[in-house]
Amino acid sequence: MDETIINKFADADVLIDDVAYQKINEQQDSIKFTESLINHLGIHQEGMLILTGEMVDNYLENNQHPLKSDISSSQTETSSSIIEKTPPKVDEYKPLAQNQLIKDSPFNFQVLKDASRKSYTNGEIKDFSAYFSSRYHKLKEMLQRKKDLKSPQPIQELENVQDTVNLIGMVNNIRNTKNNHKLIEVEDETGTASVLIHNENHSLFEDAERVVKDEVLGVLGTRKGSLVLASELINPGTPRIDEKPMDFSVVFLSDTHIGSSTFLEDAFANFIKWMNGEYGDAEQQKIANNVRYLVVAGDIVDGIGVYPHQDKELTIKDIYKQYEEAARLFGQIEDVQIIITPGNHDAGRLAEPQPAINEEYAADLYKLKNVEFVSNPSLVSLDGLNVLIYHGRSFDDFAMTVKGMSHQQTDLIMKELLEKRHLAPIYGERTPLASEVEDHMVIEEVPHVFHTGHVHINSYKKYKGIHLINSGTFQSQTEFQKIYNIVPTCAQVPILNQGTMKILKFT
Ligand code: D5M
Ligand code: FE
Ligand code: ZN
Repeated sequence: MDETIINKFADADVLIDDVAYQKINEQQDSIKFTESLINHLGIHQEGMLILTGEMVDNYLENNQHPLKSDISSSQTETSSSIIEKTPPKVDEYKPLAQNQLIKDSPFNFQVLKDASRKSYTNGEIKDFSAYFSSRYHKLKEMLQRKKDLKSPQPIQELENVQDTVNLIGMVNNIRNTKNNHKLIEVEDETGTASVLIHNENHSLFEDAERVVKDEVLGVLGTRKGSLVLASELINPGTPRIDEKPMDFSVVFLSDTHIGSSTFLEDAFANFIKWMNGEYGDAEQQKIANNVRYLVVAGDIVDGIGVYPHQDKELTIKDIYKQYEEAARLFGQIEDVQIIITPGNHDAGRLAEPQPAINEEYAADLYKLKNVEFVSNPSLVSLDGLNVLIYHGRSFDDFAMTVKGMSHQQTDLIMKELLEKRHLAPIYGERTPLASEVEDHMVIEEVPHVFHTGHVHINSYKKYKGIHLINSGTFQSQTEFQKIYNIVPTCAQVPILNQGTMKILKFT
């Protein structure tokens, strides 16, 4: 992209899409052409214009008022960001030119949420209550948007409630009664209440079986003495969203475990070749040409001392050298913006939110111009496609405690996390959570894509318009996984190819 052309249009408050850019760039003296076009546009319209390829054609054909009918205006965005945001229209390209353009147009990559710079806990006990208070209030606010929960009753005042109960509480404890009903203890800032879910109310009982400790939910019901008899349990919930149209592709990776003796080096080498358009059949190469972003959701290296006797399963026994090798491999990928979050095998703080991998450990990776490091979890925007990235440690807790959930079907857990609007609600089990003054694990914005890893098993589902992706692994079965009977799906790479999921297998 010629920055001079882009800047000239930006200065004139004109935004150009990629087709228009291509047509302008084809002119013999593109700068002069730009100037005369801007001059012409200036006469016709005020405010921010979006210049399309068709408008350039009109201008070329006829210099008499060619642009009037096609001009759309936007007053809201700043010029430089919107130029990058305006998506190229796919059907206006011939295949080859399209590939060229998709690679060449500037990346509009934005970090919408990154906990790295916000985590400032000092581990004092008061942070612990601040953390839960933050969680409660963020989720309570979402629940209060529901018509039945607009003004929940403080638990302390329940004894005065004669008719229906509606409360918002955090789950303290869940147990089955002798007669196999469910008893959930919930707490708000004023007190605790015991909520009974009768096992003859089958659908409600099923809902209750998915309730986990420390989540925040709404309860509707009636008061029966000291108990609340529930008629409905309400999650903060996720609305159905409009799918984001996209004319480019995003590749999702996780759990490469570089440095492990079970890292699938050859398959990964083929993956890199494919990324660079040098591997696979014509169709696969075409997909590669469309790739603008590569997201890596943690466990990029195998780490050191993650589990007892791990050194026996390492080919690179030094964490710095593991990241050097990662830099050597990822450094071969061209023309693609790479985004990396940490996982539980990476160097740095283990407690979530995990800050971005530190430069101290990954100096060579930091030298790569096309790599960006963000926290686990984080929310990024890739040309307007919002991707929530989370390594997935809390899957272990869900697989252990919730009936019907397992490492094999993380899409079911991801759905549940979206409905609970929290990435790791269960506190104090396998997922270490930092007692921050703010709970960064709350899903405050509904993403277009929810990308996870950790379980080493691919899964994909579309849920309420959201792509739920687990990106598997490049590590073959480890000794640990043999014991737990975890069978990984290796070297199967999910690609959101212009909005459609494709999985490419590498050997
Ligand atoms: O996780 C690799 C696999 O091992 C993944 O399927 C999750 C599983 N795993 C890891 N830790 C645990 C615990 N503590 N309990 C149950 N299952 C677990 P990785 O993070 O790559 O080691
Ligand atoms: Fe892993
Ligand atoms: Zn992991």
